[in-house]
Amino acid sequence: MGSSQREVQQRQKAKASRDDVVVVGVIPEDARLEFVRLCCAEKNTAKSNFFGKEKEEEANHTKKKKKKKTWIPYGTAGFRCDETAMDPIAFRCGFIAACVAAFSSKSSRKRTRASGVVVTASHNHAKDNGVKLVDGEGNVLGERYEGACEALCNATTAKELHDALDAFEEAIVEDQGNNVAEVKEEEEERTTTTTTTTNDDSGIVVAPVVYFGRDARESGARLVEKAKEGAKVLGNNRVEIRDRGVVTTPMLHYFVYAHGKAVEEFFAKEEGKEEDKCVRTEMLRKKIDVATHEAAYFERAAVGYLSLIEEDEEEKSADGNANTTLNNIRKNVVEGLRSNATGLPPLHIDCANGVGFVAFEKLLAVFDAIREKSGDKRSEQIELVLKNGPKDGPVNLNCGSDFVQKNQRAPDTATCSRQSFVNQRCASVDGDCDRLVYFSIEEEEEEENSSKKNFLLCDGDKLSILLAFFLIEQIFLAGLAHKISLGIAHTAYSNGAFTKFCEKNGVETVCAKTGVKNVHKAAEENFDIGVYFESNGHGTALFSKKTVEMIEKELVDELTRMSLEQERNRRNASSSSKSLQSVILTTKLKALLTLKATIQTINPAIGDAISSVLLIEGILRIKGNMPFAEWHAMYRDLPTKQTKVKVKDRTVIECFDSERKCSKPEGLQKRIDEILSSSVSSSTDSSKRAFVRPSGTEDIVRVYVEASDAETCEKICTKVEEAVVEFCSF
Ligand code: NG1
Ligand code: ZN
Repeated sequence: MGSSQREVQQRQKAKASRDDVVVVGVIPEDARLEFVRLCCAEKNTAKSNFFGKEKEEEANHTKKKKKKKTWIPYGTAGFRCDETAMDPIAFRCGFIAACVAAFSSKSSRKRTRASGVVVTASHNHAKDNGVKLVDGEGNVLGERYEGACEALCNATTAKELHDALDAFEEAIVEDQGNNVAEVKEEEEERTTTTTTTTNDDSGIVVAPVVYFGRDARESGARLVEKAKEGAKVLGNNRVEIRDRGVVTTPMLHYFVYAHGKAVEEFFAKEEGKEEDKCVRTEMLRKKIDVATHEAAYFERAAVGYLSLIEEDEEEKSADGNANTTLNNIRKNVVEGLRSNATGLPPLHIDCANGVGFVAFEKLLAVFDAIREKSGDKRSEQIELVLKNGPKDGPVNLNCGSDFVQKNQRAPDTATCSRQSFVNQRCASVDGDCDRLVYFSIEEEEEEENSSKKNFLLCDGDKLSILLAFFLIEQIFLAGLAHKISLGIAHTAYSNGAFTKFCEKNGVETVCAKTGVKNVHKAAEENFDIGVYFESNGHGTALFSKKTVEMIEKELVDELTRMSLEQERNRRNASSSSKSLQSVILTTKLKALLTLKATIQTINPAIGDAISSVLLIEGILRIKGNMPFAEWHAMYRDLPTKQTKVKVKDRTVIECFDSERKCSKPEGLQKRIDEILSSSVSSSTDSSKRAFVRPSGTEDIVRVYVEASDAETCEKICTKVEEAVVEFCSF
């Protein structure tokens, strides 16, 4: 008997003797053993690289069994570290994703079987890389997997690996809900037939798929190969691999989402139900291919944008017949919402020397194609000047949304100087194109002829405000305000002026822990339409299924009513009361169409800088070409300061109250409170706020301070930094 077989037996015995529910065999034993074998083999070769000298030395010196310095946590958005240490993690994540695709399906067998792996370190340094995992719905992989994933990626022995796999299986079973038996039955069918795919109830073959993608980092290609190797361990008969090459993170999320939608729709509509199962299988395959093609992603967003800025020709011609009262109504209600869509200056987009550049180029090609094919002039109504592509320098170096937002300054790279952004309308995305901020920098001549640069930022908070106010208006005009709840989810990093502004304007807000997965959840749980952006520009608007259905139904009803109304108006064109009714109907219809277009422009899976650009550009145009300064002036941000402090072990800090306070190390919060109320700052300044939290993506502690003036911010920040060093240095 081989040692691994012995291990399995021991493991199963140990499990069987436990009182709790035993989860055995979600992952087929052959794949499990092969996975563990390969992980151990890798440990003995390349692993010196993985755990590094530091860990070996530490292990020699301290025999204590505690987390080693190079333990790589499942951070705010998956794993992230120096790219040279990522190979084993990529391999293991590939296996994890394959198991999620193959086994985590929680409802019927007709459901999607897909998952995703994105190799990216987002806004972080070029020498870093990481893995973000995508679940079957196209969302960030659920929290229930995090502990097991972390243990799996850091396990060093066969036993640790098996234990972590057990925990992982338990998370899968939780996801499967009550369908364990069904999934097991399917697994049996799959392994007893020679087909490479899975049979569902109606005999249609649905292959579980893992989609792979990477940002433009050099190490990405190598790490995707590693992740694919990991997925292949599950076996070609259990999972199919689709490598989408260099894509943005939100694109990869979209592919997984679209895969699921295609499968769902295929069965819901009983497509090709007259055909035999081979033909239907081929039909389903084709449907998935089309839905998950890159072109589908770009076309959806581009067409959404064009519908958003659509001008109503009929409305223009109707104007001539309308009386003064009607004209006033139109002026106040309709024209305020829709205007001639031309007139905004081009938007200069800093693409962080990353994949966003490539993706925006593809989007522009789609607009060009639409224009060429249909002569649709609306596609001229977006003008993007792309800057800082992957060939222009290391990703995120002196550019990108994180640089712009945290340093409050324009990008400055070898190919695009700060000067090239002066007096332009500007935006910046991050290294994997899921964050977006807008900014402007004006050059003012000063008396002595030197130039002073004026930097203005519209960060995630201001994106939230613009989007939320726009949607509130549309819901109101659509007559749905009483049926749909809308609010904003944000994090502790949101500016105090933002929360005040929301409160003043009656917009409900909810604060969540840092990280898109947390804010997303808060938006989803609290509102029918949940707008959320982290201050760094990562976010979107989530429409609940019920809300989307309601909007669609109202639209159909409204169109029916409209055509009946038009018919009546034709019969009696002189009746002013009927014309008034007609205009109100038009307003409602327009609002419903606008909401529908908004839903189409948004990436339904995750916050996406490309769809956010289209949405914001659309809204600014609809708002009569709203100038950047006007948007920026909706409220005035309090001065803030954000810094990073390096400590020995950042995990000694534990937080609560959505990370606005810390409970550990003991005494630190008290010290922060004292600093805030001490003579460092004016005691009458009620806006003072400071908090610290361990970063989930970097080995540092983040310090955040805001106050009514920049000088106070600086002072408080220095004191809080000192406190962090003092309390975390033992
Ligand atoms: P950490 O490193 O945990 O602060 C950062 C961002 C998050 C989120 C993640 C994921 C800040 C202060 N934090 O997390 O908002 O975007 O990265 O990339 O910007
Ligand atoms: Zn990112």
